[in-house]
Amino acid sequence: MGFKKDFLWGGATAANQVEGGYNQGGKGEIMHDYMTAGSTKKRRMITYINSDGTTGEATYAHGFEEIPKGAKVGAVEGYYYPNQKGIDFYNRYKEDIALFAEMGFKVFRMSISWARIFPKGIEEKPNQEGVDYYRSIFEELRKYNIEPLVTMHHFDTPLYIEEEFGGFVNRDVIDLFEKYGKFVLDEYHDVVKYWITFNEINTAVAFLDMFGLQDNNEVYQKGFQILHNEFVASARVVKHMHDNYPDLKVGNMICGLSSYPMTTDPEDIIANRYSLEQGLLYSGDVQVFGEYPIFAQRIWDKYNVKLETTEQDFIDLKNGTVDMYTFSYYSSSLVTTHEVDNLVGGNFSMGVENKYLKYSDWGWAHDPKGLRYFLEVLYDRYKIPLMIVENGLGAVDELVDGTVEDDYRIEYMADHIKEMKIAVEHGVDLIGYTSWGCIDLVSAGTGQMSKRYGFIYVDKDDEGNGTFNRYKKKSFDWYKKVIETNGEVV
Ligand code: BGP
Repeated sequence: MGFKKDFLWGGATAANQVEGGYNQGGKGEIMHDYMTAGSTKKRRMITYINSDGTTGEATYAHGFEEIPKGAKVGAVEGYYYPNQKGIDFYNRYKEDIALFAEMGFKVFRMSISWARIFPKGIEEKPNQEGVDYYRSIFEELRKYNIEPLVTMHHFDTPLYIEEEFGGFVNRDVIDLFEKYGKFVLDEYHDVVKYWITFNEINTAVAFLDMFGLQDNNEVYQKGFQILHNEFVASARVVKHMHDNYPDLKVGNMICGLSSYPMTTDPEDIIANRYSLEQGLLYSGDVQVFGEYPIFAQRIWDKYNVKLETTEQDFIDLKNGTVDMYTFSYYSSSLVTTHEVDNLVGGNFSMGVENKYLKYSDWGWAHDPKGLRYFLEVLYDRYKIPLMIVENGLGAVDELVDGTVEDDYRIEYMADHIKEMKIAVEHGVDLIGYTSWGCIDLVSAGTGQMSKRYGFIYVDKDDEGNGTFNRYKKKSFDWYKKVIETNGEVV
């Protein structure tokens, strides 16, 4: 007993973090074009220009609330914007795909940038250059028998929609996304079999307390409305897929926030349960079961949330349930109601340090057993195929003699793959694994290049200097072996 014969091994990326080419090929602007670089200590900011020419910078939680009226998001002199060039995947995708093929990838997760297809998001006709660009990537992948797994929305709404419509909190954006989603399905259904609608949809509400917003009902009102609108937008596109292309498969995508109670105090047990319901199960339940869970009302009451909905929304949700549950998993955290002073960083969440685990340079816990636990809990609840579409270790790498001895990364991934195998042996229907940032890319959280996840090193630093040349790390050959042996040798 081990992984299925046709298990989908591969790697994952997102358009805004790899492509670059922000002003190439007729692409429209996205917020990330004007997002500064940060670090664990400094949040990423968005720069803007006021109508009188003065400039400023603002934080982003899920909207442009901090940006003054009349100001436009844009480049300001003296700032560096790491996503504008990404790792230049836009121009180098053939070289990169050849390297993925050399590792034996069966699947490659990537995203389509909405703004490359509809630059402002509102156009009647798509940008043909963008449409052709993605087709050529899919064909390149097919050449090597690599299945594309395509995310339609990986954090990058066209800037025009953010500025003029206020983003997904506005119901009109449901229709705009529906149009875009249906278009890419109609266009690429012959070359792309596996799809994801929204990346880490639950982060609209799951990471707010990290920014100290836990007592801000207004922010939660907005977060839950955004989520609702995204659920409906996703469901309508899923229905279109099922009606027209029954062979295709679509997943939701949930940020795998796994947590444990810190103590045996029943208050902690309940707090952890409620935190999982709000941050994790709320979103998964709607997308898998097609309706809001019973506990949703308790959560809405807590923040005094009044959702704007229509009767049709609930029909749409019911008709647009996903075929597979896909998620990211990096680490776990602890939840407590007690006073603590040992907080650590996490994937969009601050948690309390777990003394049984070790932590990465960015404060993320190394918890492979947590992945097994998570897989088993999820499968028990949802009973549909699961796919891990992000997992990996962000670490500082040193390039010496054209390679990186990244034993720490091999150890991290080997530990996680071993636990996946146990979960499979316990009956979990796990169908694939795409490690995050299979090639080094710009960190979403911090904008750093120095937080590297890849099997392939990219010569670019935190200020944007470098040749952008690619180098194989030690983990490159290791992962090749993992795939060759279908996860038997790790
Ligand atoms: C997830 C995102 C990715 C990715 C990853 C790692 O939340 O879906 O886009 O970047 O986390 O996070 P980071 O880049 O902050 O290390």
